[in-house]
Amino acid sequence: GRRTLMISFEPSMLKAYFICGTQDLRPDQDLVETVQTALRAGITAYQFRDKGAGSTLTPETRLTVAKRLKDLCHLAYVPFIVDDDVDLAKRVHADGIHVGQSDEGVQSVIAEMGDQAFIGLSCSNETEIKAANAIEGIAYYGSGPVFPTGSKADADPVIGLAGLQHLVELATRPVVGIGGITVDQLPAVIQTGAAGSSVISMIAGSSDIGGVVKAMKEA
Ligand code: TZP
Ligand code: MG
Repeated sequence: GRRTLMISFEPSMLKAYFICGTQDLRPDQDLVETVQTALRAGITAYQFRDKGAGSTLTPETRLTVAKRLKDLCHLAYVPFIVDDDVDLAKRVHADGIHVGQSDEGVQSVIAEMGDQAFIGLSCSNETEIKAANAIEGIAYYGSGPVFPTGSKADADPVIGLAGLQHLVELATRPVVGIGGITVDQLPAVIQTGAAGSSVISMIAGSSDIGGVVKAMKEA
């Protein structure tokens, strides 16, 4: 279908950034309901990251669910960001696409999508930040894991708050912290100069999504 609304990147979107796919939920949880609850609680961005052995979606249902989630995000004027899948991002007219260092090269994603969506890049060390700084067309960096995470099996080594601060200082773009962030650590993440926190389990695993999102926005 035709794109009806495009939400452009603003650094403030990184403040309370929720990432979630079906692999991140318990069997009794529903992805659409969880995202709806997070949107009502005031998340500032949502990333659809549905992958791996734990995903319960098929290629067909993934597209349908992604479209539904994008519509819900847009009703709340929250950007809908797709992890790692240019084809899906184009089909659903995602506002943004997030790629890792090992995904399809960021240069080719910029060439394919740069006029249609903003681009986020995972950068977990000094070399990656410096290389990314030299590339035009990236909106923000995601850096971590700041703390140990149970949500990503092949996560890079933990960088800690000091590591995050170092990357923020080198970065020429806004940085969102990721990995193992809990409510207690939200102020410390912001004190590094990061624009916000991106989290899976802090929201997906919470019985008080309203409370944790409020804490993210107040940090
Ligand atoms: N990339 C680096 S750590 C991570 C991703 C996708 C997982 C973050 O999940 P959680 O549950 O907030 O630690
Ligand atoms: Mg990836």
